[in-house]
Amino acid sequence: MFQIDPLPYDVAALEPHIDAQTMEIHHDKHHAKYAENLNKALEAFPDWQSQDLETLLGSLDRLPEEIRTTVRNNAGGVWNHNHFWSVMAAQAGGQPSGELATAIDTKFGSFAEFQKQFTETATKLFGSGWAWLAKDPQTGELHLHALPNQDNPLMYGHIPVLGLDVWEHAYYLKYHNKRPDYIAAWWNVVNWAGVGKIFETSK
Ligand code: MN3
Repeated sequence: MFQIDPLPYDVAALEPHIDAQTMEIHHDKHHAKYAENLNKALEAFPDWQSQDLETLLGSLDRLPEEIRTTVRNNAGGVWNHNHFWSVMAAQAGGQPSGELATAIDTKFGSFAEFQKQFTETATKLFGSGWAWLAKDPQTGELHLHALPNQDNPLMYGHIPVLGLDVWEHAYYLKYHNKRPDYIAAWWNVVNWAGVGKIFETSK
């Protein structure tokens, strides 16, 4: 059975950038629902039920066809939100340091240029989905992805480093249709220490 962990901080911890009500609904309703749907889909497939999320997401083409899309969406939904909570924190923002800072400079030229391109990727993504900074495990090179629904870079052979949820449920209560305002505010809660650790330990 897949279960979601409690948020690693209070629902109001990311105020004023992300409001408590959004965090509560996002975690307790949306995130929980992905786990519930995933468990339901895997009920009749005990061999798959015992796998971890990364294995499921990396094995979509081997899953029984009748549950493939459901697992893609809901295992993705569980994994992505676990990741999302972990890359945010109170009193965060600023810039990365260490190996991640070096990799960002190598790929994008500067942190400011990376931030601009990531923001554009997230802003222009049509409909529901996620913007991702991901690492190619072969070369170590960073890449930006705009992926629909609950897809994530693991499905494309890349390792997720930093994901931003741009589904309307992530921002609509506070920001309404103004996704760019949500993205601008979100940079203030990015937990670069945690993101740097993800980058350094990813293989
Ligand atoms: Mn979401």
